[in-house]
Amino acid sequence: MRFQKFPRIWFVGVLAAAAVTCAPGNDARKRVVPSYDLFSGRLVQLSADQDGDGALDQWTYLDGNRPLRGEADLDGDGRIDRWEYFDRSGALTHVGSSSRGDGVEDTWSWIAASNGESRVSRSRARDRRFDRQEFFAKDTLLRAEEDNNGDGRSDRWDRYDAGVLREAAYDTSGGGRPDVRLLYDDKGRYVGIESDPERDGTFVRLSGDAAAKVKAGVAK
Ligand SMILES: [Ca+2]
Ligand SMILES: [Ca+2]
Ligand SMILES: [Ca+2]
Repeated sequence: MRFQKFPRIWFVGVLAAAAVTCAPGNDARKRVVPSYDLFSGRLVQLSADQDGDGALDQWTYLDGNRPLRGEADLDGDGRIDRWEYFDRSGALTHVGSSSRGDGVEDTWSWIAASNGESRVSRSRARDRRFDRQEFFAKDTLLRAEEDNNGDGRSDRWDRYDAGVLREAAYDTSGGGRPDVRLLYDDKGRYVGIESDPERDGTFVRLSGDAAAKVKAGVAK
């Protein structure tokens, strides 16, 4: 599975554009429109026409100089396709995108890596509930966690090798840790199922009817 790299941070671009529109001799078609709070006079929004087609395509919401969030229509179809989120210090934390390009935000790409892994969150039902977390080393998917029953806790853990699913572990009892796992070979083909009904960390291979029954209970 490939991982789309973060598009360039465009908040910086907005400020740069604001500067260049004031300078003579630059492309006058580009436009940045600042908005200020009527009472405090603080800058609250920068709207920009970055591609110079006369239509605004980029909006950054601010508290003075501190960005709060941003939106952009990068392909000019009138729908937002990029969302930006900032922490309290104004640092970009994650970038939202739409996997289908239809204006519905369903993917968050996190900026900071943890233990060398970068993270992407996905809202599989596209309902703003980000219920699948994917972890990458560079462009390679390493593992994923899913919350399939909506209780806010992971109940499925996938492990990948060279981008191929090798293990899918499930919490079937609500105990917060896996008690069933499906194993796959290096081509991603199913090879067996193991169970840990006592949840003591020791899995035993199932066979026959028991394997089929447990597998039917977890495999979609
Ligand atoms: Ca434009
Ligand atoms: Ca768009
Ligand atoms: Ca869950």
